[in-house]
Amino acid sequence: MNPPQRKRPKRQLDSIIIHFDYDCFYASVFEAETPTLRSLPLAVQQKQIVVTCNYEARRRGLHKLQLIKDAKRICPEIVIVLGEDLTRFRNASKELYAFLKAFSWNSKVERLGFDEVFMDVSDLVEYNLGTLNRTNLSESFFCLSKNDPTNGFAFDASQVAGHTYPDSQDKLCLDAEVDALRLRLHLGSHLAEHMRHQLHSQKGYTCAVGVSTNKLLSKLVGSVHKPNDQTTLLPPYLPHPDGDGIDNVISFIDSHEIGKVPGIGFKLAKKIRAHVLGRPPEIDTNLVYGETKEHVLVADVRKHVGMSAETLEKLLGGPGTPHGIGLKIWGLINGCDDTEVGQAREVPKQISIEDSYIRLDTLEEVTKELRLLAVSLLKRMHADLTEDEEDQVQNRLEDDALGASATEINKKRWLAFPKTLRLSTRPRPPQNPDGSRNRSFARISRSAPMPNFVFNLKESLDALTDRLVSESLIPLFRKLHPEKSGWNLSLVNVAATNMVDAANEKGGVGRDISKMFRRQDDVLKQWKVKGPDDLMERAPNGNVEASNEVATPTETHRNGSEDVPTRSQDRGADGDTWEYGEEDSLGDSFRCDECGASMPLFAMAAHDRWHFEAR
Ligand code: DCP
Ligand code: MG
Ligand code: MG
Repeated sequence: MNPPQRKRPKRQLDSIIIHFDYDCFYASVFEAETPTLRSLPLAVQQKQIVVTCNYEARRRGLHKLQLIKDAKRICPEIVIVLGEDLTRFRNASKELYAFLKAFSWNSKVERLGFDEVFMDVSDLVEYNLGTLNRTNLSESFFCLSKNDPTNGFAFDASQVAGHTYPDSQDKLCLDAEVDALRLRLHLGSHLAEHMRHQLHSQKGYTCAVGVSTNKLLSKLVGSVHKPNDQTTLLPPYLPHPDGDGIDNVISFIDSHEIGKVPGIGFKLAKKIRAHVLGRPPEIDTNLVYGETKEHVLVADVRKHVGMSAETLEKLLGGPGTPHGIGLKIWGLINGCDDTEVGQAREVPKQISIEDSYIRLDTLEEVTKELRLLAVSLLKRMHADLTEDEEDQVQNRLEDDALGASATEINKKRWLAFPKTLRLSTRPRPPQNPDGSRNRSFARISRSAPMPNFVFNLKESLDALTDRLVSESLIPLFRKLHPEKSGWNLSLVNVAATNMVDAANEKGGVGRDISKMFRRQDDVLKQWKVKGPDDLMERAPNGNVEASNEVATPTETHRNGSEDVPTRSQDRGADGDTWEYGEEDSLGDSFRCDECGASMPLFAMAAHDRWHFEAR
């Protein structure tokens, strides 16, 4: 018998979760724009790296995160498109998300990065389970709308749709007691297949899909059959009481390298590997797309002598990791994950724009760059935080009554107001006496209330940008870098944070653009910049945060430290990291200090060498 602390955590089996991961996402976005690209080998370039390539290119030996020069050598006919500007990916991601979300009843649809979506379809599955004719499962109808019983599709509920783990296609034995979980997974798999086909026929995108009972398992099982396919993790999900304790969940998760488990990022995996091996694992620095040479499997960790939630807590806990990390990770390596699929948000939590620089050390250049970043920030605020007015008849009538002409009414309205403007930089550490330079990922930041003029939709983008730079960003920059010179920045980030939903504003003014404009100054008065000096104070962590009587600094500022690389913004969507206790590291996406290309940490050594050779 296992000692009590090794007891396996309890699995929640009530939910059906579908995970979508679009195939070669960036490349697919270009293909959707220009369909003739589909038949050609296509690579998307950021700096000197192939960030992704289509499957035609992969068939010819290319892979993600390869150096452009290698890609050209291996496949001289490769078509290369530039993917530095993320706008098209962001827009496509939002469009596809909206498409998938339309299938949901409970709005539990969550985006992870640009190219992944989780959906909790438990309610749809439960509803359709209720209408099944158990004596004739093969002629079932999946209803997609509670209000319209004809809206749906015919399917065979006795079979799973697509692949399974383990790889078996056994028919449901209808004579035996039907396993309720299995039937729910069948329904989930058919819904997933239907959505996949719709996504393809209506939007032109394909994806790899996983179906299981939690986020962790659905994400992992979805990558078993890639691309353009789906996999369902079959029961049993619980060990047989008289058996050896191995169920499909354990046998599935056991075979994964520990660092491949979503939620176990680079730092945690490193500590766990060293603990299990009793020494640091050998790293193969020659592999650009490799990881550790020695694999430590989940099974090795799970079965390691003395392994338990408590052991993991001792090993991984401490400053910078959330309390209970041991229990969390112990759960993950046992296939348990009770995190909910987030409710769909109309607006992002924050908008942040950044760029990295090889050398940025004069105020003149900084001003130029701040201007570029400010333009992008304002454009993004308009794209993500405003919506077109559709149903504004009532407002128009009100406006007419108030003497405003309908033609003057702006066609957009704000969905949310970011209360805080944040400027962050990453100063480059000074050179060592031998001319080398330490790699630094430390960011410093300052915040101030967002000036209310940015919400004026009638003002030109140019004018708004000028004011934002001269009245807010330059003063913030001076606070951040009081010295006239001597600094050299490798990164600048501007962000709109502390989002307040316009619908939640007093009296719901945000929903009504015409009233909002009239009341804008009233509503936003409280956040007016009084002068930077009034608003700054030193936060306990040594960085400078906004502090004023109204804007509560609820947001945790992500400041890097020497050993915690700040993650690249390239992955795009907000909150796209999933690692416990390493919020700043995506585990697989870091930026090169020299050129700004993003790549997994293990690829950096090879990438550095490339810089060295290119010098
Ligand atoms: N991406 C990036 N930098 C990275 C990793 C990814 O810019 N270090 C971008 C390019 C990808 C997108 O994010 O298209 C999604 O990343 P995935 O790892 O899911 O890769 P793909 O969707 O491209 O390919 P796959 O078909 O393997 O899912
Ligand atoms: Mg992905
Ligand atoms: Mg993908």
